[in-house]
Amino acid sequence: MTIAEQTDERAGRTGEGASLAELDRLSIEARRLILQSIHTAGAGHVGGPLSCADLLVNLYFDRLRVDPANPGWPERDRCILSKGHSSIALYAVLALRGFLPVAELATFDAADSRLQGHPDMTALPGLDMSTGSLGQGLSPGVGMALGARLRGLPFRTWVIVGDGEIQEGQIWEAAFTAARLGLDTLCAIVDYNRLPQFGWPDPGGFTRTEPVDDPTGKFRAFGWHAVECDGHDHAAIRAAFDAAEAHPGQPTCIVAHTVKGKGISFAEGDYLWHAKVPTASDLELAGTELDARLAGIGGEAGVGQGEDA
Ligand SMILES: Cc1ncc(C[n+]2csc(CCOP(=O)(O)OP(=O)(O)O)c2C)c(N)n1
Ligand SMILES: [Mg+2]
Repeated sequence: MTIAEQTDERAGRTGEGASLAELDRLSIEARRLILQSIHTAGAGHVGGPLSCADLLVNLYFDRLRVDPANPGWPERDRCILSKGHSSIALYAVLALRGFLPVAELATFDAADSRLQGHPDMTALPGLDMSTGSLGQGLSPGVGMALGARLRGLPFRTWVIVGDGEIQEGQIWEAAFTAARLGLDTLCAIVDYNRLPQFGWPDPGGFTRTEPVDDPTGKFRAFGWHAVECDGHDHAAIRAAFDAAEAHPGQPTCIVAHTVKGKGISFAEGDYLWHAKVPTASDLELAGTELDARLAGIGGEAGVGQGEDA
């Protein structure tokens, strides 16, 4: 059975409240699909998608009230991937969740595909915002959270932003407004991998500029409730999401400590893998590493439901 067949079989089966073991397995499957899709397309970003893959898996399989059969449901929770260059991670997770066929990932970045290099909400049902020009995703999130309040709708709004991205001034205009309006159904998740697009070696890793320092303190200074978590640990992510939902009166920022390229040894922490296409031998090595991780959590690709940890 191919990966695509295995994952299509699973698609849509797991929804809110997945077990931690299941989330771990889905993260591994998502990483496999991300790499395979970029290889097939001959283009795309690797580091950013692998960095936010666990956050997206946790959102779509454990948190968001969404319905793949009714992607336009007015009461659905909203999710905006503001760092739109990581689109393939979102597409892989949406496919695993049943919003599109897993096989369609093979069309990633093709001219007539619904899966553009950057998310196009007019092309693919299930996308809540078109993104790609960095800095612009938190503002519509503020509008959605305000819209929910004004219309009396119960949904929550989640926005994933990159740590390099939050250097954009528009993020802080949105942050200022969200706090002023007390939008407590809004959560911004900072993918804090401490790397933007380029980098030069330095003792702390590859970075061209100083990583954005203390995003937690910055969001607090703007009037937000802010917490931190390990952005690759599903229990920690779940706890941070719980904290965001439980906090009244302020929007929450979750600073998720992540690793760019997470899960693939040769890509981790290396800015060169921001946007580099894996070769066939890269794919093979990555597959071996992912298989080993799957075996380590007692799984077999695409098979079975796990126990909660
Ligand atoms: C306004 C704008 N400027 C530049 C870019 C090109 N660009 C794409 S990704 C990226 C780096 C983003 O870094 P970060 O937000 O840290 O994302 P991640 O590390 O998760 O890839 C840049 C500069 C862009 N998409 N939009
Ligand atoms: Mg980054």
